[in-house]
Amino acid sequence: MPGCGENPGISMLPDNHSPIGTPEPGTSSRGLVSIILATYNESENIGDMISAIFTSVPDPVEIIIVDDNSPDQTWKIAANTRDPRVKVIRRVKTRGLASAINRGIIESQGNLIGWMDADMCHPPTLLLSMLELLKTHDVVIGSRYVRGGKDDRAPSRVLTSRLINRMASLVLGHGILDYDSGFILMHRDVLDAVSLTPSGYGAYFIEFIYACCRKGLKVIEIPFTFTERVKGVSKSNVNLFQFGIAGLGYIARILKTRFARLD
Ligand SMILES: Nc1nc2c(ncn2[C@@H]2O[C@H](COP(=O)(O)OP(=O)(O)O)[C@@H](O)[C@H]2O)c(=O)[nH]1
Ligand SMILES: [Mg+2]
Repeated sequence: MPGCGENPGISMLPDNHSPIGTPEPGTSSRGLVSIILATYNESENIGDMISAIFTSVPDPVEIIIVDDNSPDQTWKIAANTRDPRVKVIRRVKTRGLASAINRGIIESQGNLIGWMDADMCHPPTLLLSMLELLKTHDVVIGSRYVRGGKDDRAPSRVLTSRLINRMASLVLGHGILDYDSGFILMHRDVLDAVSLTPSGYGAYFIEFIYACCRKGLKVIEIPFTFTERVKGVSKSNVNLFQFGIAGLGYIARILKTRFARLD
């Protein structure tokens, strides 16, 4: 499982580098895990997502749902679970994936924190293995392109995603294969070192992972199979023109990321 933790440039880290935020051996248990779900019109998936996360991750765990006032009332279905471990935020005057995740981070309390899509395409069953890897790493990415991973969607979507990732890997380096995954778990302290740019759709993830690598954090990719959604509608599967515009936006943001100053 390659990742920037294994990148030769970063093996300069001292041998005793342990993940930031790792408790001293024997001092405390894992602590609260916060899983953030950004949602827009996921009424058919949200119930299954909540149950699957609670089944996959042993307590203590909280789920933060940031919904942008979905017309299908995803926010209401989530709130109706009446589980104290589920926190629902309904944003009325704003929309956007990256800013929703950022809002979730602000609202979360876990010392381990992550986010994933809410359409069952990022398998909640992977979370337990990701948690295990946080014992030795700062950041774990669910990856389609690392050995053992797979993108099982329509060929046109696989192709565009592969092109974006190939470009990101070439321009940004650090051995990351799925720069655009959107499925991640980390120690909370990572967010003290790296902040998320709360704008746009998926490109925020590329910037975030690149900044983690530049800061010398231990990042690892773990394989999963990305499937086509079974229920609901994709918000990014748009017409060819919009697709082209989005692709150009990605390219511009990858280049900007490469040459931007790192705070
Ligand atoms: N809060 C919020 N969530 C969004 C927005 N757009 C997409 N999402 C969520 O982001 C995740 C990925 O979106 P999805 O439609 O599956 O796009 P795809 O995976 O690229 O086809 C899903 O959980 C969506 O519900 C948005 O504008 N606001
Ligand atoms: Mg999706």
